[in-house]
Amino acid sequence: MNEELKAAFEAASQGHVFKWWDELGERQRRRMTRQLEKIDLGRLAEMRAAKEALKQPKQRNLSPAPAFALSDEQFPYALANAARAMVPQGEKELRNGRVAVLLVAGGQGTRLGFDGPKGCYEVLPLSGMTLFEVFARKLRRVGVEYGRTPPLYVMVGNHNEAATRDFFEQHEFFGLNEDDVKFFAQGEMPALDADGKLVMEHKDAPFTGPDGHGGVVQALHDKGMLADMRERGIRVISYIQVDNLQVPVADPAFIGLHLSEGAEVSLKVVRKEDPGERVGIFCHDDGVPCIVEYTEFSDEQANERGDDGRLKYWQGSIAVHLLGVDFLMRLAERGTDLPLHAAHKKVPYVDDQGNEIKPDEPNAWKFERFVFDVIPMASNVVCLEVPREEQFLPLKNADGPFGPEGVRQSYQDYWAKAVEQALGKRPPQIEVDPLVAENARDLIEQLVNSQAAKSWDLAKPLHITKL
Ligand code: UD2
Repeated sequence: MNEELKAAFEAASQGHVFKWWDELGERQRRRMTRQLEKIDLGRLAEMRAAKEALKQPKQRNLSPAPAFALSDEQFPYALANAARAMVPQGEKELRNGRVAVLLVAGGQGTRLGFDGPKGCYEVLPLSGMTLFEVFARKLRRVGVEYGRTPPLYVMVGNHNEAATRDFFEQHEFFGLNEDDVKFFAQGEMPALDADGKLVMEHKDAPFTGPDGHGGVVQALHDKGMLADMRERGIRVISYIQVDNLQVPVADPAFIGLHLSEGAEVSLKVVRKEDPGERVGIFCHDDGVPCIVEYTEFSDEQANERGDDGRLKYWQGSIAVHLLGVDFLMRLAERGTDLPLHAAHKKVPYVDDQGNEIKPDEPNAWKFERFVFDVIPMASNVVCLEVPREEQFLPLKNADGPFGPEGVRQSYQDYWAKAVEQALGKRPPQIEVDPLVAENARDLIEQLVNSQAAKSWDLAKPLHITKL
């Protein structure tokens, strides 16, 4: 027994973790010691405070925040003037190889109920292409257009790191250069029970889970990814989440706006029409820009409307950000902690008799950091409104509009409208290879100029792989 470790846990009122120690074999003891050494007991007070904060929501002084709004709300959505003017600057940044794409894929995907990394989910309706391949092909399209393919950094969790790496390897990195795809694992956090005790998942192991997408700031730094980016001359990180099928991986207008405004962080929002929609809201708190998660918004605030009858707090964050490399480096080097958020969840545990229990009801608190909490720390923040159906289609659940069927339906509705606008008829089913077109505007332009497209049989499912 490592007496020092034992004393530290006992001093922190966590001596119960050694309850089964005498029964454990040598290997189990060594493994458990390694795990316990990784738990930062200095964080217990912060964890308890986050748990208590759930009872008493933070007092805020909210007001709507400014955004570059869409000028054209009609399909296929022209860019607003302000954004259009910035395209050349963003394109230059891409041509100069100063942009990296950061894909966060360390979540557990519990709601989807898929056994494996969410990125391995076969989502496209005709080919069954997976989310990971969709993003890789989007990147390759950017590479073809600008002569440089942004490197891809993939944040994984301990639970899905091996499966994610293997998947990319088995598929030869989907045509990306292997040296330009980097995987790195995020940190882990333990869970607390109702008495503020660390939850033991097994007799020889405390429960730990991913520390939230906000863990990305520390992980990028600790795993040498920020240094790698600097070496490559990267200035801007395009942050995307693994569930958003329609997200542009590196959007020149957005990048141009971010640079021209001298922003350290930028974000994309869509207009929220349903007050109950589960997205964070971009707003000001005491004049400071931030995203307030939907769970922290009161019903009254969520339902407030302006003179035009539309929601006052309409800026729904779609979790698409640009992050300055220097900015993140500064935060990480200063050891800046993003706040912890607690959530009451079902956490597997060993009971007093040593039985392993998988609870049916929430029994403990898990802790996560959120990446958007960097926003109030940035010296300049730019918000860009984008068309929902063009850029936001997250695969979240096992069913409903954000389940596989709902997502495939919305995906096909969007692209079929483009074909109808260009060729006069909607195919019954459709898929567009991400290598071919970025969005409906792009596809329509290519279709009206294509001789081949004129001979397509639009009564049959249409799989556009080349134009
Ligand atoms: C997130 C936002 C919500 C809205 C929505 C848009 C939060 C708290 N809420 O909701 O405001 O913008 O997205 O789709 O972010 N992930 C990790 N590591 C973790 C946890 C999550 O990499 O420890 C990744 C996960 O793989 C996924 C993304 O983060 O790519 C989003 O995670 P989520 O599904 O927990 O976020 P959600 O739907 O609650």
